[in-house]
Amino acid sequence: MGEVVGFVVVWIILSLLAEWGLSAVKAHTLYDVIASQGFLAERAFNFLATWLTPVFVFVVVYLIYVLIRFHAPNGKPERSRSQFIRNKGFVAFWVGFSFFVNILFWLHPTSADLEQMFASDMPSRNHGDLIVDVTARQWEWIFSYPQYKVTQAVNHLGEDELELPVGRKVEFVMRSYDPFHTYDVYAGVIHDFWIPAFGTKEDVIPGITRYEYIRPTVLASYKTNPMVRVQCAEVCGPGHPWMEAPVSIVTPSHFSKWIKHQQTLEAHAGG
Ligand SMILES: [Cu+2]
Repeated sequence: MGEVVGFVVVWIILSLLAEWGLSAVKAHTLYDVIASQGFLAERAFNFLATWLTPVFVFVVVYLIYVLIRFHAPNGKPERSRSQFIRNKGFVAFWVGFSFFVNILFWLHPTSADLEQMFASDMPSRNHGDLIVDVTARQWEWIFSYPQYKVTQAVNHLGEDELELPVGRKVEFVMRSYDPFHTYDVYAGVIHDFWIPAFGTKEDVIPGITRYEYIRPTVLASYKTNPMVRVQCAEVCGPGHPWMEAPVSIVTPSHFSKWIKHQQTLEAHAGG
């Protein structure tokens, strides 16, 4: 009995220490989230990490305890007097606790947030969003704004650029495709559309159209925050590490000026 009490005391102390370390990590996140979906994902992550820390510590402490407590002296296997085959109380606790944790994760509002996020992602529920067609090719991200008849948005250097107005929901329509070369869908590769500061990412798969919905909530620019960029997050060939594009979250009035500028650029290129 004394051993069990000692084990529980060590488990509680180490769990508290681990929770303290976790809170220090949470207080210094690596980047600032700038989209409502990112806040939900961050909240869900923090909730899960907080609850799973004692479980993780339990497994590690138990493993170390068993290694020391039941080691064979002098390398000779020998049945310990304190060894037992079954402990009904322990099994009941373990099954009951696991069940409780699983039910909690299902029912807790933070997990339900994620459910809402997935539900709001249904294309039928999104009218009036800003639509951005995202084309991933080896090795480039191309952004089109079909509602504004802009086929490839670029910055003053002629490089692909993604610009979004703050506060408006965006529907990204994502395809892995190469508009500049003859393209064989069976030879195509998977890319992954990832803007770290949005807190979400999604594979872009040849032959499949996928959707991602984001509402940027904070003005931001890749110029001051490198996490505000599109980065391919699926190894897709030698150009993969450099398959990135700058992102800016701007005011609605700045955005309409920018769109007009893009339309003028394309009119000149076309004419
Ligand atoms: Cu890629």
